Amino acid sequence: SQTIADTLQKLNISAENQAASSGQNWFSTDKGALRDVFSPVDGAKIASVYAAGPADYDAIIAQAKEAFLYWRNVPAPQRGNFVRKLGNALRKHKSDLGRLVSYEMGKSLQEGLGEVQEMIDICDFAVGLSRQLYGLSMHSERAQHRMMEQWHPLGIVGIISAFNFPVAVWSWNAAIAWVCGNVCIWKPSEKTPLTAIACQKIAAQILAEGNLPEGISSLILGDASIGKQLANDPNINLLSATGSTKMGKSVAAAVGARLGKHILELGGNNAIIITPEADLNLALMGAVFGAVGTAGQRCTSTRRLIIHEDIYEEFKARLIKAYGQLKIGNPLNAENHVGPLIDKDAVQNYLQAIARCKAEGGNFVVEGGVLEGAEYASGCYVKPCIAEAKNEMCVVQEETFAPILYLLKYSDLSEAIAMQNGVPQGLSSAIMTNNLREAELFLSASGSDCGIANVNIGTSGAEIGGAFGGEKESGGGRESGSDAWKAYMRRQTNTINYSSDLPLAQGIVFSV
Ligand code: UN1
Repeated sequence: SQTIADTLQKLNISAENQAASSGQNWFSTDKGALRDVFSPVDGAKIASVYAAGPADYDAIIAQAKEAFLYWRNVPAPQRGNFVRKLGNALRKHKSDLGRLVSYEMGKSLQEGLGEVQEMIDICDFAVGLSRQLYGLSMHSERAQHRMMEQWHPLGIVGIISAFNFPVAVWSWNAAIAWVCGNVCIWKPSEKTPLTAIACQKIAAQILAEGNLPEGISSLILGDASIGKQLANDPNINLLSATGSTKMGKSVAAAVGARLGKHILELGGNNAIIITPEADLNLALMGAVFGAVGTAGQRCTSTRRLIIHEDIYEEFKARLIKAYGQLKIGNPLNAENHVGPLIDKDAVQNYLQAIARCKAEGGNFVVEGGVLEGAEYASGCYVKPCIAEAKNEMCVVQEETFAPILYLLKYSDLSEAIAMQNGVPQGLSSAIMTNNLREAELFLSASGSDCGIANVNIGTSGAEIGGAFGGEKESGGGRESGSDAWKAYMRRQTNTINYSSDLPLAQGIVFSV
C-alpha cells in the first residue's frame, strides 16, 4: 500500500516549501519563520513551510492585479475551460489528494475523498455557469430606450479557508470566482498548508499549459496577520472568509471600514429536531454521522438534538448503544469512524467544554476523554460524548469544534423550533419526521431561522448545487451553487437611448 511519502511525492510537496506562489512562480523573499506541519493522525512531522512577509505579499498582489487586466477580457466560457481542465486534473489526483487531506487534517479517508469530490463537483458546476452568468433586461418607461443589466468581474478575490475543509472551501470560491472573471489569492489555514500547496500546484500547471497569467491563482501562507492584511487591503475586491465567529467579526470590521465586500462563513450550532413521527433509524444515522463525522469539526456538525419527550428515553438508549460501537483511530484505516481532532489546542477546548457543561449541570450519558496508547500517540484522539443539557446553558449556546452532543427535550413543536432558533448562530438545521405538517412548519417563515434547513437528512453534508451559508453569527454569506455567483461580480445597469430625443425619467421637463 502507498506510503505518505509516496503521496507527498506524487503531489509535488517538498520537505521545505515556499511561502507564496503566483501560479508556478514560488518564492519566499522575506524568509519568514519556517514552520513545521505535524499530522494529527500520528504526530509525525510532514514537512515545513515558510511564512510570507511583506515583500511576498506585495509581489502576490502585483501579479494578481496584472493577471486581472487580462482575465477580465477572456470570454466567460473560455474561463470555464480553465476550470474544466482543473476539474479533470482533480479527478486524476483524487485519491492522492484525498489521502493527504485525511493525513494532514485528520478526517476519515472517505471524507477526504468526499472533499476532493466536492471540488470536482463545483468545477463542473462552474463550467456550466460560465455560459449562464445571466443579467435581466427591463422595459424602459421611455420610448426607444432599452434597459438591461450586465455582470462584470470584481477583481481580486481573497479566500481565507479553515483547517476543517482545507481544500473544498477554496474550490467553492475559486471555481466560481474564476468563471466570473476574477483572480484569486488563497490564504489557507496555517494548520493545513500542504493540501493547499498541492492544489495550487495543480491549478498552476493548468494555467501554464494554457499560457495563462500566473497571477490568476495565488497562494500565500502564514498566520492570522496575513488574513488581517487581506481584510485591510483595498486591492482585495471581495474577501471570502471561513472560520470562527470571532475571526469573522474582525474581518467584517476591517472590510466594512473600507466599505469592501465580504462573504463570511462562520460557526454553526446546528440542531436536529426528532419528533414522535420520525423514522428513528434514519434519525439515528443522521444524528450520529452529524455529531461524530469529521470528529465534530464541521461548521455543519450536529451539536444539539431536540427530542420529543415521548421518544426521548428510547432514542437516548439507541444513541448510547450506537456510540458504544464507534471505532476511534487512524482515519486512513477504513474500519475507523472517528479520527483525531486537528491539534492539542482543540483537545483542550474539548476538555474545557466538557468541564463547563458539567459545572453548569450537564449530565453525561456517554463520557468523553482523551485516548491514550500507541495508536493515539499524537494526543489528539478524543471520545465522542453525549450530555443531557439545557438550551440556555452557556456552553450549549457556543460552538465547540469537537464531538460533544447535547440532548434537549421538548413537548411541542413550536417549543422545539424556538429552541432550535434560540442560539446566536444560524447555519444548518434539520427535522426528522414523516409528518407533512411538522416538516412544512419547520421550513416555513415561522420555522428554522437557518441558512440550511433539512427534512429527514442530518445537518451536515450539503451538496454544492445549493447556496451554502448561514444567518446571524454564522455570517450571512452564501457560497457554491444557486445564484451565489452574484456576490463575485458587480452589477451594472445600462440604459440605452436609440431615439433622437432626450426624454427624462419620471416625466421631468427640462428645456433650455
Ligand atoms: C464546513 O464545515 O466548513 O455541508 C463546510 C457540509 C459540507 C461543508 C461544510 N459540504 O457539511
